[in-house]
Amino acid sequence: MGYLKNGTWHDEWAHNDEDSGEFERDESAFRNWITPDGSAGPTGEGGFEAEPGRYRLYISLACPWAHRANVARNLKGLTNQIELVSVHWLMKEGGWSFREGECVTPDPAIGAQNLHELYTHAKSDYSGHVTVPLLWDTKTGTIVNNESADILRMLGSAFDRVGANDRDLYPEASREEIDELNDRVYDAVNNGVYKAGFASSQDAYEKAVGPLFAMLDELESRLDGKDWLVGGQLTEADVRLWTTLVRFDPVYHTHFKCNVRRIRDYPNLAALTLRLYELEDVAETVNFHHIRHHYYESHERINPHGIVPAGPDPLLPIRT
Ligand SMILES: N[C@@H](CCC(=O)N[C@@H](CS)C(=O)NCC(=O)O)C(=O)O
Repeated sequence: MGYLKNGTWHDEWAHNDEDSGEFERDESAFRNWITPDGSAGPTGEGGFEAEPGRYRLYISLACPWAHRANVARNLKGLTNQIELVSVHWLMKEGGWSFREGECVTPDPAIGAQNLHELYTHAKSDYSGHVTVPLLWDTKTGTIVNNESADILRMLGSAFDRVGANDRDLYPEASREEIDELNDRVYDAVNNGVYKAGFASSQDAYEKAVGPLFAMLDELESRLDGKDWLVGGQLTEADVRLWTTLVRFDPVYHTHFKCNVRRIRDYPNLAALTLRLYELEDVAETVNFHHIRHHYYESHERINPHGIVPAGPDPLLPIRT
């Protein structure tokens, strides 16, 4: 785990505020959008027109943020249009790498050994964390975007005129409600588990774990008698919550000390976990080997010996 400073890689942890012990997440740096006609999107610059075969999505199968983009690619029927490359589950010296391993793809762009080489290829003096997901343009050899919320949203509509299916993950009538819920779920749940897990003070941990379970309780009630979070249909709000739910019992409950309750203790959240998992092509985006081995073996600060616990059966909430 490390970061780039002016294009040079440094192998050290640089994520916590030294005084408060709170985990801090960087803003993503590449914010361009693929659009149907190549015009600029909500942020960044234009020039990235939706064209089959032009773009590549770099993910880690372990990462919940990258998982959003991977699920969108499958739900929208884009697997033939956007190539998928997955990095090795271990994130240690050198950060994310393309070393050999099950379901790891060698880098087709520049034969990179580590993902940070793609960041410096796109911007030679890049400073910041080197994260997945990463959307790459093979035509110009650069990064389009490295923010999962943007990638999930753009894959939801950019390719609709060039072969994506018409599934609408961000329906016009529900946008306000989706945005509002996304913000709260991001803070308390998606990022909340990281804030709890990476806290380096008791205060910082408690500040995260309380709101996390209050929000899960609220979401459980919200789902009473409902299949989906917003507007009676599957939306990006469900996808964004779901990638955290899938990892919760096998990893966050133990590794990140989010152990007040498990997802399998929440009937509605467990049912939502299963419902999305059972949708066409979604199950193939879930790789529990990468998920379990990534967290327990990569984070030496919180699990110094890298022991991967035997349980629980990660498929349990999905089977219930
Ligand atoms: N805001 C980013 C966050 C992505 C992110 O933090 N990904 C993690 C993997 S779960 C990562 O690559 N971390 C590497 C690091 O922080 O050094 C997004 O949502 O795309």
